Amino acid sequence: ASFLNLILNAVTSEEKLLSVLIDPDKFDEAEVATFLQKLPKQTSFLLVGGSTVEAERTKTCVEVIKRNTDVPVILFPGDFTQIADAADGILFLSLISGRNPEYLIGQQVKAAPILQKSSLEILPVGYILIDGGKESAVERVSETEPLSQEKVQVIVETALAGEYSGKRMIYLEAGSGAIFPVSNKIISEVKRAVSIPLIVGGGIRSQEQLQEIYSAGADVVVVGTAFEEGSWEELPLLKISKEA
Ligand code: 1GP
Repeated sequence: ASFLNLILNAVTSEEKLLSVLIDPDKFDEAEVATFLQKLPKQTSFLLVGGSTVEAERTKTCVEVIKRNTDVPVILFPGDFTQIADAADGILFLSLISGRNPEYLIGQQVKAAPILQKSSLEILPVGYILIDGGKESAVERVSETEPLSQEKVQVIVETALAGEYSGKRMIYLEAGSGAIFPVSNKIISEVKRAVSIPLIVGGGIRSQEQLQEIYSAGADVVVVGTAFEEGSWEELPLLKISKEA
């Protein structure tokens, strides 16, 4: 079964998914086994990538992870050099909140011939950068402005435009290490408007926040920093509520 189907099925059955983000830059290969053991049991898949990572590091990182776990590995690349064949799939991101052609279509054209030769499952994603209270790496690297959390309608319309232009998922991103995550209001309004799966990430550090974000309508939540810092392991295993 394809990875997209796995997500779609989860959404249909109102199951909530958790993804742990691994930034190859901060990943110690020697520690990989211990790291993977500490993954929350309900981790549905791993995302691997970062805004600025050397090509070879991503490849090594993915290969080491694949040797040590059966959890699917999906690339979350900052640019086309981070494509690693050993992964299962790739979030084929288009930064639709921004107006920098390089991140709307330039990187995608550069990636195309590499992807053509790979067997990675390609998942077209409308990637929406939202203000998380401090400058994010995405903002810096892409040279685009995040959307203000107050502009709920613009965010909803951007997500809709993403769906209408064929994206299979929407990713609401507050930026890694965000001070505040995407608001529940934004999540619920976007969820109400679009019919494709909704991924939410950036600045999610507690079980309480995670639950709120699921309840607001996120189908997939991405946690990076909190898990990287080891603060996540102290949290009890999550009970995923199905309330809408
Ligand atoms: C970043 O959404 C992810 O792209 C995760 O963010 O590192 O803040 O969990 P954090």
